[in-house]
Amino acid sequence: MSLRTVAESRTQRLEVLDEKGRPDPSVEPKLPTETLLKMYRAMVEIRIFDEIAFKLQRQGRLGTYPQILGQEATQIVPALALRPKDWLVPTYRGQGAYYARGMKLRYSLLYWGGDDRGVHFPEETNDLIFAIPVGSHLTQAAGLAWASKLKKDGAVTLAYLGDGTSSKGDFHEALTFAGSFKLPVVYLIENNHWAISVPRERQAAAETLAQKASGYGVYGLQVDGNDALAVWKAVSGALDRARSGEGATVLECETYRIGHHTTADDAARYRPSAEVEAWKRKDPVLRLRSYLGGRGLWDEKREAELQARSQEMIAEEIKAYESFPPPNPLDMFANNYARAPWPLVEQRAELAKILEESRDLEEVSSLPPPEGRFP
Ligand SMILES: Cc1ncc(C[n+]2csc(CCOP(=O)(O)OP(=O)(O)O)c2C)c(N)n1
Ligand SMILES: [Mg+2]
Repeated sequence: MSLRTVAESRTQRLEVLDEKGRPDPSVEPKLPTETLLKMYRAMVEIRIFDEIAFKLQRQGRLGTYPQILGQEATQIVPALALRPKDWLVPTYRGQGAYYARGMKLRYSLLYWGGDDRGVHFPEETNDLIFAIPVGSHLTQAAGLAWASKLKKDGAVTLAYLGDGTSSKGDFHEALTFAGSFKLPVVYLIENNHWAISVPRERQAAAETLAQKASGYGVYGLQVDGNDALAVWKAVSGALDRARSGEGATVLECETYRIGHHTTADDAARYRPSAEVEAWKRKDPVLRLRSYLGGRGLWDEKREAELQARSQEMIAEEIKAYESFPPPNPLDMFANNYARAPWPLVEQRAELAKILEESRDLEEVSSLPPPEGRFP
């Protein structure tokens, strides 16, 4: 009889910038100036958009909206590190990642306005739709990565999930598969410390979420998710590992949800404001701005120009969103099935009858014909 160690694992954490945006030269990635500025601009643009979208919802001009305030680095930076043919698999909190991939903001507004024409991604990129059910996209991401491996097309799949979602069975299933098949996939946990009103401490007794990876034979790393440079370095490293056949990675990017869960939530009812204030001091946008300023790449004049240009661009996007003609309600049944199941056939027929009977009403008579595929 003996008791000996048969497996050991350790989990590391990557930080490049301190809270004042000063880099640690031993781990600082050497990025082209153009990439750094692109990253920063997109982070500022999406922050301004996020604040405006929240207000639009409060004014009744948007159905609901999940803010990404405070999570700009984990949203923008990983998506910028991808190649167009890599697969982006976001959650519902994904408008930053989509924006970094080139999707116009008018489509995010349409989507959160309750219009499925908002599911409109650039032709040249491989992006999956917002995943509203938590976790269901994780096994799909493993499937995409398996297909890439079989086809040898060189694409990597990057799937996002939240800290809360890391407690779900889907995560376990996806990692089991990704580990044993050595898939080219990166699971990026945006640990924003809350799953609606449930704190991170309640999700798992493990000290970190990154260490869960080792149980599946997958590499796991914790990253300061409010540090754009650390996120870049960690994601690029994970993409390189995937492309060179070393398999899957779990990145736990530690960040914070500064806003409410969505516009339907009031976080003040369950969360101390001191916690929020403490996290505001680690702001990812301000830290990157200080870093760029320290390298002589940014100043107040450039900042003022960027702010003004962003406001104009977003105003244009809102105008475009609000000028879309109303959709034909019959299209809510379309584009989901190769062959529609009978309950949908019946429901669609019922709605068609109601519309037919109401055709004298002005808002019905002016509707465009249905466009979607409904076989
Ligand atoms: C299958 C499923 N169960 C429950 C919900 C309701 N729900 C929406 S978001 C959420 C919490 C998710 O928290 P987390 O994974 O930390 O992501 P975050 O919202 O913080 O980005 C829950 C339980 C859902 N959308 N889907
Ligand atoms: Mg969360």
